[in-house]
Amino acid sequence: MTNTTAALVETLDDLGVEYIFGYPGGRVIEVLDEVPDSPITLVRPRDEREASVMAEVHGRLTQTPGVLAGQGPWIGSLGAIGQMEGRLSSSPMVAITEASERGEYSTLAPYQQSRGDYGGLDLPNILDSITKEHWFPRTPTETIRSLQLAFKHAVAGRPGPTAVILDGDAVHEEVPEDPTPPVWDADEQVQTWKAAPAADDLDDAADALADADRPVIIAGNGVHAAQAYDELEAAAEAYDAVVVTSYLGKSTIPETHELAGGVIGSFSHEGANQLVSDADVLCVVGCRLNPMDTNWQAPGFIRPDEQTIIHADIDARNAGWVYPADVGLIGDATHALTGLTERAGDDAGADPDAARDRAADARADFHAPACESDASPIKPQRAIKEIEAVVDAGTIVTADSGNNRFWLLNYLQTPGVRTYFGSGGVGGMGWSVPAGVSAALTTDRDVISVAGDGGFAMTMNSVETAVEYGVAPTFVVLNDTSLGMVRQMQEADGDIAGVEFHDTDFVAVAEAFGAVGERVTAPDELASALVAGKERNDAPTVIDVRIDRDEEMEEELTSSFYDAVGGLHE
Ligand SMILES: Cc1ncc(C[n+]2csc(CCOP(=O)(O)OP(=O)(O)O)c2C)c(N)n1
Ligand SMILES: [Mg+2]
Repeated sequence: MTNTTAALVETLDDLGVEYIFGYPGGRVIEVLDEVPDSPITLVRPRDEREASVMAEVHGRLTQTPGVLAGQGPWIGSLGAIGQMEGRLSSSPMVAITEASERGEYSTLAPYQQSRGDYGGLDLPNILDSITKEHWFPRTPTETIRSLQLAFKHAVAGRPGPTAVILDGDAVHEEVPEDPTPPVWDADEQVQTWKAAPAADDLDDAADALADADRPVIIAGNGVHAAQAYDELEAAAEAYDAVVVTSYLGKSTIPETHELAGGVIGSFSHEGANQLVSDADVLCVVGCRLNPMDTNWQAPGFIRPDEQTIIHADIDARNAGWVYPADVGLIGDATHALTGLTERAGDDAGADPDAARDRAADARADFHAPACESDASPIKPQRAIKEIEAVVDAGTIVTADSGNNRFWLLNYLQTPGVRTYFGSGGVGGMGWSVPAGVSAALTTDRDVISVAGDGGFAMTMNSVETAVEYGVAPTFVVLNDTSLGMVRQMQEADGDIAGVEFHDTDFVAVAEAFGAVGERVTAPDELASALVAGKERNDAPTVIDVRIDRDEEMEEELTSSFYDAVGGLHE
């Protein structure tokens, strides 16, 4: 006989879990009690929000569920942020949490109790509103089975977060040997199979692409989720289609590729947006086409009455959601793209030279005069070019929310796939720092985590977590001593309350956490700080970059299509 918490940790081990991102509390203490006897490493940041983002990013990068563990009230609040991002960014993760029940005391003016009974909090309802699925098992057998099912559901179909809420006796009782109904072996119970689009839909889509003069593929996060990078490139080449990406799809194709056309959306590349508008056939792959992607459906942008739209999505509900599609390809992006490539004849698609010329013209938008500016304080565009100089195909850049994200989307021309990831699902500030730590733990890549001073300050505790767990990302703070994106919405200074910060000494913060800190005010100082950060493997580096706060993001980057619908919806 094995106790339930030992069986839980054994199950995690059987499923190949390497890391738990968590924080002790409630019944989860009993789970963590078993971890030192297992090969699993607990990564314990300084709060549950950071743990939840780390688990989300682990899931996003590995396509296996990132495991978050912690006490119910905190996983339902602080830890909700990473789960929300996972839900909207389709990252597989499993939260192991608990209801802080106290046996017979649970119904008597309870403390922390989160079962949903009178006097307590309703954690099942909180998690129901965020996760794909959740389980609240009442027995040891159900607990183990629920954990297995949570792993299965996290990756089945469109990936996302799931949760198991541990309860009372189900935690400390023994698991029976041969229960009926049985508990299957974990690796068998969690199996899933990938759906492929129907052959006749692929035939129709391939015909449309073969007849197209100006085909454009819009690649979204689904290409990252399926890791269908080679398949995307092959399909683009088979049809001589230009590839543009959504915000979340950035780096699904190297942005230096001869068919890459940049990033679409309201604050992205004008050239990429024009390519979409000029296309006769649009093939949307793994992109739900949210308002930022579609320039808030500006009438001149995507025009279903004039353009042929092929929409490939893993979820039947999402193809043709925002614009009526001519053909839906329901299934994994790998299968959709491979099916299209297999059907391309030798003379399929557009004029190869014209496609490459159009893409090359659009890629000019990765540059702007300010990218060359030697001014101090540093122009944000120039700061991004200095970051670009140290990003190679083996680097991962994580982006935060705010102006910093849009400067990166526009001026960081990624040289390889999987080199850029952002919090574009729900878009929370404070994502990039824990995301960078998780990326460094999860991969053997160099990591550069970029954030504004607002987002950095929210989760800068994670710098200490990097120190503690022996990874050495470079954290770049694009510092304008304000909530830049909101400050710049003001008609006049002082219009909007709460947008200014006092000047925080991030160098001292970094040093207090055991990292190396440097403040830079000129481009050449930034360049050498970035090189030093990349080469430093024994400690993380925090670079406090003093940027020109008067460089107006909206003025510089708003697309003409977004302008046409009035702007300012963010
Ligand atoms: C957790 C969270 N709170 C609030 C917001 C709304 N918001 C989006 S961008 C932004 C300003 C970001 O400021 P900063 O991090 O300094 O970046 P900057 O715009 O200055 O580059 C705010 C408040 C958000 N996205 N996430
Ligand atoms: Mg700022």
